[in-house]
Amino acid sequence: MQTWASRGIFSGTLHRLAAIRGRGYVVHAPDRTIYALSTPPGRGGVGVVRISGPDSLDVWRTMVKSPATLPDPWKMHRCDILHPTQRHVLDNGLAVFFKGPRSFTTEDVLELHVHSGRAIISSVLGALGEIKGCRPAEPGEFTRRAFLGGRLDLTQVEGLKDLINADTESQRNLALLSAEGSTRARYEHLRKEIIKCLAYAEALIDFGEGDHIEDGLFSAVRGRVEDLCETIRGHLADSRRGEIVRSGIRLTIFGPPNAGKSSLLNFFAQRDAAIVTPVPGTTRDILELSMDIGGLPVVISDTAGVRPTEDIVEKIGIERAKKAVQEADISLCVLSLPDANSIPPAIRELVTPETVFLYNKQDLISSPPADTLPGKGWKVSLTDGSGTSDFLAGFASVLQEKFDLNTREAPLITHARHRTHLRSALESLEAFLENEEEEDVVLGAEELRYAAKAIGRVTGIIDVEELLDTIFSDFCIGK
Ligand SMILES: Nc1nc2c(ncn2[C@@H]2O[C@H](COP(=O)(O)OP(=O)(O)OP(=O)(O)O)[C@@H](O)[C@H]2O)c(=O)[nH]1
Ligand SMILES: [Mg+2]
Repeated sequence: MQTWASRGIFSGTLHRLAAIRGRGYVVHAPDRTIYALSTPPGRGGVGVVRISGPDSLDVWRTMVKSPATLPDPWKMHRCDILHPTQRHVLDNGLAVFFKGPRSFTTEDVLELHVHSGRAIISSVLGALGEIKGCRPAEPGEFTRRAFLGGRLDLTQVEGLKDLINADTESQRNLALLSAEGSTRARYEHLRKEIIKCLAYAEALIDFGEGDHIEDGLFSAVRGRVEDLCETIRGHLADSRRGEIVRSGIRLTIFGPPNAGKSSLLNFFAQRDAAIVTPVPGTTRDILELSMDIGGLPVVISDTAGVRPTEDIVEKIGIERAKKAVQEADISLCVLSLPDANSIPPAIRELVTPETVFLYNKQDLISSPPADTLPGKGWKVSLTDGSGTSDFLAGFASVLQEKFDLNTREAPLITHARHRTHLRSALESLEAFLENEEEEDVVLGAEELRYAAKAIGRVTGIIDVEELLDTIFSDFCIGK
């Protein structure tokens, strides 16, 4: 198989590419060695002080007293931690040295595992401050160095942060996908596909179909770009699953006054979070609670009962309720079962085909109601608890079906900024397709370059030329 490079037809392009070649990341050389407590402050079994930078080994020499004069990298050493100048023992513990680039930051890293107590930690941090070349780390600076060193891309940095903040299983699963690099791989795959198209387009610019290049290449590129547009449109039409799971599913409870909405909020919370009285119009403002339902994070809003009113305070509450229903990821309409056959018009306006119903107060009816209820839902009594376990299990599966990551392919978009960059990549690809004539391929190639850069902004890997170079060297023309 002959490659473009081996045929020698792209030597000019390769030359140009070699001149612009970079590492693919925006690199700032980190100056000094940084240190910080990496575990939560306060009393505890172990506190880990992390040191990263060119002087990490010097810190070992100055502060670690162990049988090994120099550390055996990646191995724990039992040691005393000494003050660098006064030489007294600050604590005894463990030290481990990670030789760069095989470390979290890609620099030399030293970790001191000491007992976690305020005095110990502050004496160790104070001692580090006395070593020349060392300074306290800024918030997030270890991770920043890992990014600058090419160890993590931006999606992994986001994943790591989300993983630490995860409260539910689904958030943990989603964050882990990013942290371990699969989100990065998926974006990189997309970017590479675009750059392959760009490579073909550049080939057409330099040579045109004919002597060196097979006929039909231009339409083959268009076909590939069309497929890419389709794929990106698919990701954009993901109902914001990734973002929703990350930030919590917004569930709005709404319905007429006195139906039992606040009682439902209290049932979810298992405490008297909201005021419940027999007076219709008790709830005026929105009350929010965060909960875990079926492993998913849910932010539940209890709202004012919706009805026509002249009361100025209640009116404002009702407006807020309506807005919360419109902005919700899922809405749950609570109706009192004895009145459920006639939904008031003000409520009907808020109901959509996606609305889920809870028919409450079934203890107040002696015989089952005629089957003319307005929509799919559960019959319960929040007073005597009947039907509530079925409701909880059923509602959890509705949420899982709609938002769970295990049921479908994990969403690619987990942060709003991903969506912005994917949208702009799609716009550029669509602009490429507007150039229907082969002569316009110069303009088209520029659009492909924009598209690749837009995807690159998601991961922080923005260098198009370097990848082009690789692709030129192992692609066969027309393939
Ligand atoms: N019999 C019966 N009463 C219930 C049930 N659930 C709630 N209630 C009562 O119904 C009344 C209204 O309950 P809330 O939870 O305050 O109703 P709400 O929908 O929040 O009412 P507003 O805030 O006024 O819109 C209270 O007296 C509750 O004790 C039920 O299942 N059966
Ligand atoms: Mg209420």
